[in-house]
Amino acid sequence: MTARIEIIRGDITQQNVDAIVNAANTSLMGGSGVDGAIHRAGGPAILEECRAIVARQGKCPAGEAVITTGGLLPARFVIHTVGPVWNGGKKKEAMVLSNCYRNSLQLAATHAVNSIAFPNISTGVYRFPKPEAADIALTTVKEVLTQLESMERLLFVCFDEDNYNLYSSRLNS
Ligand code: AR6
Repeated sequence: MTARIEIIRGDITQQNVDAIVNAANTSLMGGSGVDGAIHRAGGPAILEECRAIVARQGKCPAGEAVITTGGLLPARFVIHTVGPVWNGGKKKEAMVLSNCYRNSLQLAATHAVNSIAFPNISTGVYRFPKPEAADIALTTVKEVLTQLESMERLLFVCFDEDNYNLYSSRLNS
């Protein structure tokens, strides 16, 4: 099962997968980090779709996920999820981060997505400690993948070396 999980170092906007996941904020109106990179590379269609989603259902709460097309990206879809802001660890940050991975995968499955790439959600601007975030990400996706036979490939796209090393050392342990 873990054979379906790959750890790579790079830019998520360049990945040839059915869906990439965005580490967004509750407004879904873009931002810095991976969110900025996805909207820049994907073009204005993604933001337009985000606007329509917010008009329909309001802001996206932390831990939940919504889906848009991929605009100009190689990926067909962008799944926008909102990670927790790290606040010392007593505000259910771990559970919310786990929900991001679980809800993104479940939303992907309802759109016939067979390959998906995740960034290291919450480990940038939102300051979630990287080692704990890597444990939560890997544990959650391994668990969800046991129930999602349709998902053929799951990539963790690590932008920084710390995350790449953390994920690589944990994947097979
Ligand atoms: N490809 C893959 N990963 C990337 C890329 C990229 N092009 N660029 C950055 N990362 P962050 P957060 C990594 O800050 O902590 C935004 O303003 C980065 O090294 O993007 O969830 C949103 O709008 C880090 O490991 O997201 C929110 O307001 C990881 O992506 C807020 O930041 C996540 O860092 C969300 O904060």
